[in-house]
Parts: sequence; C-alpha cells; structure tokens
Amino acid sequence: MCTVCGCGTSSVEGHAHGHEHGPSHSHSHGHSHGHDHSHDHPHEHGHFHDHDHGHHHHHAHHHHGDDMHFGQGPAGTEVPGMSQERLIALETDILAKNDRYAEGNRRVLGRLGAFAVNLVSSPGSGKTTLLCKTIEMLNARAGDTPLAVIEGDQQTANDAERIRATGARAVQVNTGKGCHLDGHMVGHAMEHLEIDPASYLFIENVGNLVCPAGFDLGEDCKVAILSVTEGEDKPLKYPDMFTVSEIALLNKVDLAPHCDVDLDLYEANLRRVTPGITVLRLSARTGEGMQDWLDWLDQRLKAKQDSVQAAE
Ligand SMILES: Nc1nc2c(ncn2[C@@H]2O[C@H](COP(=O)(O)OP(=O)(O)OP(=O)(O)O)[C@@H](O)[C@H]2O)c(=O)[nH]1
Ligand SMILES: [Mg+2]
Repeated sequence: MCTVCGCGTSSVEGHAHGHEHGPSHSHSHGHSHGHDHSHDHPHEHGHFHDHDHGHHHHHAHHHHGDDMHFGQGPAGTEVPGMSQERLIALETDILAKNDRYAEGNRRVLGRLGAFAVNLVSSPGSGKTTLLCKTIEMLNARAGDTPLAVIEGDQQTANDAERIRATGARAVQVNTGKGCHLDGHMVGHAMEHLEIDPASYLFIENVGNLVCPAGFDLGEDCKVAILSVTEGEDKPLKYPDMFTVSEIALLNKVDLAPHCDVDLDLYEANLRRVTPGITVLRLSARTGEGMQDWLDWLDQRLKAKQDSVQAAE
C-alpha cells in the first residue's frame, strides 16, 4: 500500500525479488513483463463497512464544528480497519525499504557525479513540456551536458515518446495503480539507462501532488512545478510537496493575463510553507524565464561535481 494516502497500491513493500542491497544487482529486466509479482498484502482488512459513527472503533478523526479532520492521529492518516499503530509500523517498514533502494541510487549517482532531479507536480502542470524545452535548450548550446530521463506515469508511454522525440534517452516506468515512483523502480530504470558521468538525470514523477513527497528516489533534490491555472492556494492546501522541494517552478506564466491569478500571492504562499524555497516564474511554452532554470541546473551540477571531487 501507499503509506501516504493508504490507497492500497503495492510499492517497494513485499516485492518478491528479495534484493535488499539496492540497485547494484544485475538481472536484466526488459520492463515489458508487467511486474506481475504476487505478495502477501497485510490487509487487516480494508473493507468498506457502513459504520454508524458511534465511535466505538478506533477512528482518530476529529470534528471541529462542521469540519472533520482525519489526519490527526499519530500516523497522520486513516485507513479503515487498521489501527494507527499498525499504520505506523507499516509505513516505517515500507519507507525503510524504500530508503535502502534510494541510498543505493544515490551512491551510484554520487560515483558518477550525475545530478538528479525529481520533478513533482499535479497532473498537467507542464512537467513533460518543461523537460522537452529544457532538453532542447541544453542541446542547442555548445558542449552540451549528457542527460537521461525517467518518466513515471500510471499508464502509457506517451511522455517517454515525447522526450525521445527530442533525441534524449528516456525510459518509461508505468506504475499501474501506483500513485508515485519509488526507489526500487528508479534503480531498475537507472540500470536500463546506463547513466553517463557528469550528466543530468531528470525523473518525472507520477502527476500527484501528495504521495511522491513521501518517497526518496535517491535524487539530489525535488523540483515542484506549479502552473498559474491551478490557483494560488495550492501550496497551502498541499504543503507536504513544497516542504520537501528545494525549488518551485511557477509555469505557464504566458497564461497569467487570462487567469484570475495573483503571482505575488502565489509566491508568498509558497514561502509561507517553505520560507527558503527558490521560486522561478517561467513558461515552458514560450521559453520566458527558462534561462534562469538552466542556470540553476548548471550551478547545482557544478556544485555536485565539486563535492564529488572533494570527497575523492
Ligand atoms: N500555455 C502553456 N501551456 C503549457 C505550458 N506548459 C505546458 N503546457 C500545456 O499544459 C498541458 C499539460 O502539459 P504536460 O507537459 O503534458 O504536463 P505534465 O505535468 O507532464 O502532465 P502529466 O505527465 O500528465 O502529469 C499541455 O497541453 C501543454 O502543452 C506553458 O508554459 N504554457
Ligand atoms: Mg508528463
């Protein structure tokens, strides 16, 4: 299950591969076999019962006036039929496994001096468009930096095809019912791509403003993409994604004149959630503001290489 949303999709948990050692194993996945692995679900059991709100069972939600809060127990979420203690134990187990894979990925990237970003956003804010424009701009300049892309979506290879159309290498990871990429999936995708030294690895996460925040992939940083059409209140409503992101890209500024949006308020709301966050306003469509993003990437790649060299 996803321990962030409790949605019952299997994740790093229980996968029968048995490799606890991170992604350095060398079995050759063709990624066409649908990973139909079977495992024991720890369902305790998530049936939808008609509960009578008598509160004799262990529900942790609170009523404040007419409002209800389901995230106030120690686990920060509720799954029907599962105790808060059981939820915390499951989450700890799943995230510990995920973190082992993520650490393996981070070691591989560290050895290569490659800089990896995890692009997170709600569906349709412009992650793939931004990546295509970024790749075009990187390719257009002299001495272009090698790069590779991991595309995460529930279904279809559309986004990987859009990336490949730019000439870049990309692998599509379909998560099925899964609502986020995890460290294990990214480890497989990295093996498949054979990441170049001193390169960029762009990871486009599943469009979802909630669950990807909880899963480390071994990336150097998370980049949150928002678009002007989504509304200024999104950082306040979905804060987790912004507290784990180092930089927020406010995309589709070309549409701002057509939307009832206050860009200064958008930015202020981001800073209310994450005071130190870098915010760049840009349009992946027109290219406005894109150079600042490329400069940020270059700076971060250089800093990574300096730290790799210092460690040698
Ligand atoms: N006007 C305008 N449209 C944009 C911009 N960036 C993306 N779009 C459009 O927004 C829509 C969604 O863009 P995508 O790049 O597919 O968004 P995504 O975040 O990758 O979507 P998912 O992968 O489905 O989550 C497309 O119609 C894009 O053409 C922009 O800067 N300006
Ligand atoms: Mg996309």
